[in-house]
Amino acid sequence: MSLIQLSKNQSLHAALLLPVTNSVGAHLRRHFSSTETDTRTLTIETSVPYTGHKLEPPSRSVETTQKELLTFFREMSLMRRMEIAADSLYKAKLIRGFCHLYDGQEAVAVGMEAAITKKDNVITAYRDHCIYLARGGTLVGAFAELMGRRDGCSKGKGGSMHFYKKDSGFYGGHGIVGAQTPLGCGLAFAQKYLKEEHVTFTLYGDGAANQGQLFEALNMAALWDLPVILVCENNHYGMGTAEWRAAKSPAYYKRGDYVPGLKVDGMDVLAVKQACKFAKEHVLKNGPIILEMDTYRYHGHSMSDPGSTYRTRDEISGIRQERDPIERVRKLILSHDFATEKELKDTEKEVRKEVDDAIAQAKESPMPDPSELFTNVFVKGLGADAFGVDRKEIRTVLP
Ligand SMILES: Cc1ncc(C[n+]2csc(CCOP(=O)(O)OP(=O)(O)O)c2C)c(N)n1
Ligand SMILES: [Mg+2]
Repeated sequence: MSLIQLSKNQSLHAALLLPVTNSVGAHLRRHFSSTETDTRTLTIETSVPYTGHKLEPPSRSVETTQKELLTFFREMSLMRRMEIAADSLYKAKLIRGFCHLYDGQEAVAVGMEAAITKKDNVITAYRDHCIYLARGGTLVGAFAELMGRRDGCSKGKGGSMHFYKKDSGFYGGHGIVGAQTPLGCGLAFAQKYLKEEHVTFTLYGDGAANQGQLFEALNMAALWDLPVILVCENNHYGMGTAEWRAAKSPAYYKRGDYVPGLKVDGMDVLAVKQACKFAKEHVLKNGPIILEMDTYRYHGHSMSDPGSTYRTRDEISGIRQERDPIERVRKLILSHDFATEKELKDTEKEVRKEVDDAIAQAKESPMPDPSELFTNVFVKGLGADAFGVDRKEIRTVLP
């Protein structure tokens, strides 16, 4: 991101006795209270332009405020900390089974959420912890779920890959690569059928972009002008396979052929926000769109992958240095004197404490009762019997 112009009214700045300039690199001094600054609008130019397919891309100038930037910093830091803590809990064997971490990709979750409401739907694959948090999920709900406890967002029965929060439009959390894309189109079909003016964001990876069911879903979505935004989170790897080994064309925003697309810098939270806002308006008028978010995962594919055998450490550290989404916002905040380095460090400390407290609380939560094993699995009232794997120990009549 580069600077920066002030929009709205110059008189506000005069009133606040601020040095005002529109030139690149100039910055405002912080001689004002935070309440005065909260509402003031800045215009930031994204460093990478959008690239469109069958559409005119939105402007690179994105409006934001001091308050929004500080919120973005906090939210992304919280997500980062949550994922790092999940890594430790996994290594301590408090989290078992699959676990896919999202650190590096936080700007997609946070930027998207800033552009939509809880009446819009989101559905994603198994890398879902931070999407759940962005949708209003709690840290305790996340950690308890990860550790298989009763207070987890899926009652401790879903685990890392199956987070849900239906009351704020989050439909999971899916383990079969690409399978959520037709489901997302189905959610959008329901929105259109019910004449709601809301949309569905359906997230999938670059690996999933080669899955056949995506193209079947796109065909129907385009035929019926469904309000669905297909968000390809291109982190450039599907497990240990680099995209160039798996995809004949890695231009995922063009892969919908007749479906318009937009390539977005997915490490820039403001660029993501603007793109999602644009996409939402687009799909309500014109039907589906693909947003390719150019992003990166810092961790290996899952906890069983150290993530360093199929890519160089230099590649990872280079992205951390040049494109890290949190560092970008930190620089922006500092260059505007919107907070001091110490204030941002304090925010990080607070976030760390919030995460630690949530883990402590989640650990107190009991494991689900064995009688819960078959609830929320089958439709009620079928009257069938269910068995454990050995067909002896657990036997229950389904509710
Ligand atoms: C249908 C299906 N095939 C294979 C797998 C095994 N698998 C799990 S994740 C994954 C890679 C997907 O990569 P991508 O879509 O880029 O998502 P990312 O993990 O990078 O977020 C594969 C092949 C699966 N879960 N489902
Ligand atoms: Mg990928």
